[in-house]
Amino acid sequence: MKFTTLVAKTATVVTLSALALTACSSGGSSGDPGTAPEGGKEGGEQISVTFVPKNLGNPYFDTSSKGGKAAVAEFSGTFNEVGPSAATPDAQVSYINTLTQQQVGAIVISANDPAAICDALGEARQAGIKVVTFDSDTNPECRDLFVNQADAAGIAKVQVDMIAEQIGGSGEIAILSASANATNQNTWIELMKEELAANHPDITLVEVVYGDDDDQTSFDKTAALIQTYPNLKGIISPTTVGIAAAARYVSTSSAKGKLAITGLGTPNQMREYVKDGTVKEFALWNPEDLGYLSAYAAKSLVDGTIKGAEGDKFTAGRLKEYTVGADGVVLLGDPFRFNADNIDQFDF
Ligand code: RAM
Repeated sequence: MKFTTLVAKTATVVTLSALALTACSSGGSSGDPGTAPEGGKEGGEQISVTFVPKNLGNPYFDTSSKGGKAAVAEFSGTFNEVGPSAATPDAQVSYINTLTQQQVGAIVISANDPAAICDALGEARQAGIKVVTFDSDTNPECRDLFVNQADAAGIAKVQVDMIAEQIGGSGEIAILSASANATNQNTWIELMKEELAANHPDITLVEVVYGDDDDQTSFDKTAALIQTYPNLKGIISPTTVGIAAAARYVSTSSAKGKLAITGLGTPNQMREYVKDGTVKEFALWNPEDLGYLSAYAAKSLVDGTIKGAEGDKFTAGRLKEYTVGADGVVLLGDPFRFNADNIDQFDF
């Protein structure tokens, strides 16, 4: 499969070895907006970088923060992670405000909404703080850089290709997404609709439902979809929380083996459902590398190596050199498919 790239990247192809990671635990995590460190200014002082995920307790963000923490340790900065427990549109605002008061060097954030956190990020930037979005962007004018995990069209296409292969190219499918305002999921869903319309006329998308990146809500929405659409042949869940909850529901239901579940998941959360035959194949990029690259992007902004303009180049440790593309986007790499043949090679 060929993916269009947004920027020229001179190194780092996503390979099996680059994706094979050790199990993670998130260090420095806290749900308390008041726990971020002081300091982190340019000019030889320690650079302080705070990661703000969509929500805490999501293994995907534990892994991206693990990568961020490793990068910050490499450049002898200060790493911290703060964030809300629920992935709601403005839940991150109070955390951003606290970080602004504390004058951190950079905020690295995955947005639950493209606009709801913009005022708070604007105040942070006015106070001299660099803002990097990663995973899920804000509107481009609200941040300095967006570190994109993979080309959005490629992420949409891999999920449509997988469901088409798994259901034999025809029938009813549904999408179980994260929160209704999530920038990344909404972009991918629009592109999945286009891909379905263009290349899969016999597949019908019956409904898009939202599990809010909450395990129980996603589980319940899966049950409701199966009840509402007795002819449903597959569910695409473009969220690691949703696909794991959907697979768990289906694994003990009579739909197991008849209803395809695919989308974006982490190997550690999906392993048992691949092994028990509930799930054939799903995809993802490397969240640890995503966090690692985002931290280096933040450092390069804080120390003045880059301004965030198209064509700016910076070095991201072991991932080597990256170039900023149009609209301040830095692209990590391509999504990767996981299945029974390769899942045991991964630990994240
Ligand atoms: C969840 C989050 C995240 C998304 C992944 C695929 O963990 O919604 O934003 O990128 O899934």
